[in-house]
Amino acid sequence: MSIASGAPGTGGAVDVEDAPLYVVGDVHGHLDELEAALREQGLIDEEARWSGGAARLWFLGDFTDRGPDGIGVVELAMRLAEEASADGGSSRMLLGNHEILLLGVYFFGDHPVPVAGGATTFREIWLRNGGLQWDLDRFTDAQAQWLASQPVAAVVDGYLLIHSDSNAYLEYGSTIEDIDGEIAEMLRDPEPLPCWDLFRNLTRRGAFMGEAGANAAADLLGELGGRHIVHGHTPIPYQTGEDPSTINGPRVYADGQVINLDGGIYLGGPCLVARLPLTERPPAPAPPTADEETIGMVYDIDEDPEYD
Ligand SMILES: [Mn+2]
Repeated sequence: MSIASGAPGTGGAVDVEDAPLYVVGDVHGHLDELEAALREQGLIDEEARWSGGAARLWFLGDFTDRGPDGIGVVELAMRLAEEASADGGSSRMLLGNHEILLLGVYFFGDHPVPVAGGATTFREIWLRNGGLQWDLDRFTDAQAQWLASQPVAAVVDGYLLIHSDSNAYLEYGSTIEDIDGEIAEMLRDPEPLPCWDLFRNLTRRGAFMGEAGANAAADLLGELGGRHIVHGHTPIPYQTGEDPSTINGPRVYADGQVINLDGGIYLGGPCLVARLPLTERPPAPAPPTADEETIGMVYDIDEDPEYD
């Protein structure tokens, strides 16, 4: 199923599934790097206007925090959605945990929320995870409303697109439609605790790593559809122990079922934009410097206050 099949301007003449499909990993406020990467793929022009024609572009979420211009990224995504649609293409996004955190701090900044051993606030967690006051100062009702109406998962051309390398999505339903519907309903009139729970759920990671990873990936694909999972959220260097500056493409793992597109931009890695299917298999990564399970555990949310 193609979510984009209803895009205007494509009726009849072009089989939309033949239009090129691109996916963008976590941006975290790195607007200049994002624009450069989209331009390199021919998706935007020198003025950052859509130039991708009928192409289909999906952002995997985490537009804000940790980088200089998160709201600039939101603005670009909102504008590209309109421009691409008008041009017979599409530019869509998925919500990541940082979009939920931004909505949380915007609506409920100082509201107490529970953590192990006590209470904290959205603002505290947001600040601890790279929240930047100048982003919040520029964030508007219209942007909040737009973000709140975006999906968390989609299946496009056999790719299950999700932000987090997690099966927590199943907490909200057993089909894409149910999951997106349930979360959209919740975000239409958000309450602090469901919003906090959603943030926490979308911070989970590592489900497809290690010995049980391939089975977990197959299970999620079996539930939600698609032949491959495409995710962001967990920087490739966290998974492999590689130097972020040496990352030069997506990471394929879990017996070839899973593609990680988070280059770790705020660690000094690249903003990854990949055309699917991956035509060029990325060069073999350096062997992990430590056991995968060990690396994954370091970033377990219960042990680490950071929520990538
Ligand atoms: Mn994330």
